[in-house]
Amino acid sequence: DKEQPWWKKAVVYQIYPKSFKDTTGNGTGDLQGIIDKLDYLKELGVDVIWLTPIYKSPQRDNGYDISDYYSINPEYGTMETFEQLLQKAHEKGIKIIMDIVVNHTSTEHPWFKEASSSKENAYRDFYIWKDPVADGPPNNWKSKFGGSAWQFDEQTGQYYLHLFDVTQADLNWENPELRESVYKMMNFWLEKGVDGFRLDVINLISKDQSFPNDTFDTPTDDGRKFYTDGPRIHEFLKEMNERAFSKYPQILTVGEMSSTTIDNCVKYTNPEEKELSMTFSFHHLKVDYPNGEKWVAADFDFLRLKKILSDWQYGMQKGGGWNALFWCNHDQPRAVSRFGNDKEYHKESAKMLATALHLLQGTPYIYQGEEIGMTNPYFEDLDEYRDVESINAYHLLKSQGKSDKEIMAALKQKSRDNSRTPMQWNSEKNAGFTRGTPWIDVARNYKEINAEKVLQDKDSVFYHYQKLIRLRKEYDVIAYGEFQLILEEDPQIFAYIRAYKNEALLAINNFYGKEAIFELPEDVAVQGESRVLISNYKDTEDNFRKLTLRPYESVAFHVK
Ligand code: TEU
Repeated sequence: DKEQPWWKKAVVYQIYPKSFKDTTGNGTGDLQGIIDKLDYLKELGVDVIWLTPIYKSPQRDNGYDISDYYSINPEYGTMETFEQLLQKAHEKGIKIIMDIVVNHTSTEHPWFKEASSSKENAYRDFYIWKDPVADGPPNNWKSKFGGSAWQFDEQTGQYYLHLFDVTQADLNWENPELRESVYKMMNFWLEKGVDGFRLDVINLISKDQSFPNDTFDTPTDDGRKFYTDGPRIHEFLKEMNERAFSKYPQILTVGEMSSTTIDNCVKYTNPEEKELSMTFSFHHLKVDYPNGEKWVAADFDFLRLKKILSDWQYGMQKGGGWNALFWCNHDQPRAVSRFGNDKEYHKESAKMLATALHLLQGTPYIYQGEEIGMTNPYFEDLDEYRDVESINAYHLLKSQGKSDKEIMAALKQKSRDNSRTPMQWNSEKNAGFTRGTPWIDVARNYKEINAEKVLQDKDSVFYHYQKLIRLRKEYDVIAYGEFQLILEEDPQIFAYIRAYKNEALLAINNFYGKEAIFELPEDVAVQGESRVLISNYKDTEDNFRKLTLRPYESVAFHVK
């Protein structure tokens, strides 16, 4: 399997620097804190660190609003600290990929300050400006953070487009000069030795240039069909690959694809297309959005979850594409609180979710704290929230007449702040994250759930992840095996087979806190000697044909 790229056997660890480790006492995490924790990550066994944006930014969207692509946000440290981090990580055999946000910049970026100063300015067409229509916005597109996607600029009498916050102005990718500026910046970081990029909402950069109104029949008829996987997206990605990535064949590039399709992700990631290494898609993380509506507290739909996960496994496998596998990131609630049981079966369900994900076909991503079973913080008051999307949502829902009780229940379950509370290192003040006042409250369970505690418990979630990472290195069937879902209709078991050459892996996951009977269907041909590769119970019976599964019991058999 020499021709297989290295990142099929790799596991990526996502760090949200703001909440990882503060060494200055200013209450915000920093790069020195990451340097100090490299040995912890080495112990876990991860191969790559994905750093969310660390560039200069007014921090309105915690760094996804960039005001200078070439300098480090002073709160996080200096360019020298970054270069030290990169060097020390490389010395320990850990790669670093940077988060690149090129769908938009902060309105504090000098490009935008120039562009908004006059219609004739050389940077005007770096952004998307339109005249008013009937004294209002050019069309009815909605921002993903609420309200209109257009902001009127008094000075030049035109609107500018912002798919996200009003301080995040969309870049005009139709402009070749803008594209050149982006490729130049990417080469700057590649020449520094970074090992690749995570590309923020990269499938939104090509807009339908007629900017038509949408129909608003459903919550997703908000204009997104006119800029998602847009008309020139593959052309732009091929040009980006040619002008930047292709000169560094060993890098990892992963695209965040908002509201995308399997066909597009096959095209984005099939190596013959020369676009990206892999993609994040989010459909499996919307199975608790009733009718596509995020801001409603709701249980997740397990059968839909299984169907989406397997559709994407089959689709990417058939098309020669490659998935990034993840339950959580800095925009999602904590997996064990959302899909597991963070009370009675905390450890069992956290391990079950880890096994269920890591043995799929694709490259697994661990979000900081997931490896120690961190949970949602269950914030009750609006003043504990920091996320611009959540706070905008509160005011929007309030204006729609929703009760505080309803709104706070939705925020508690769905807010992006759920995964942004400080990393819980130990049971000292502020969980050892900072000696100052943390920028966001620490979850109240840090004395029970913290890294120091799990490192001392050989049966902890941490060592379960460590073992999964090792298994991926050891067994080709995990990285390269063909996927096949079984027991498709079972209402609580997620079971699948991975087959490769003369070996098979059988993963069986009970997604609920009640007993379930697993029986291998007759028509499933799995022959040979079996043994338990990994389980979240100490005494799982080695019988892959029939098994009584205890609450959240999850086991993987290797059959050869
Ligand atoms: O996320 C884009 C994105 O799809 C999510 O923010 C989603 O739209 C939102 O949670 C509503 O469901 C990327 C970054 O990951 C996110 O942190 C940024 O806020 C956003 O882009 C804008 O840069």
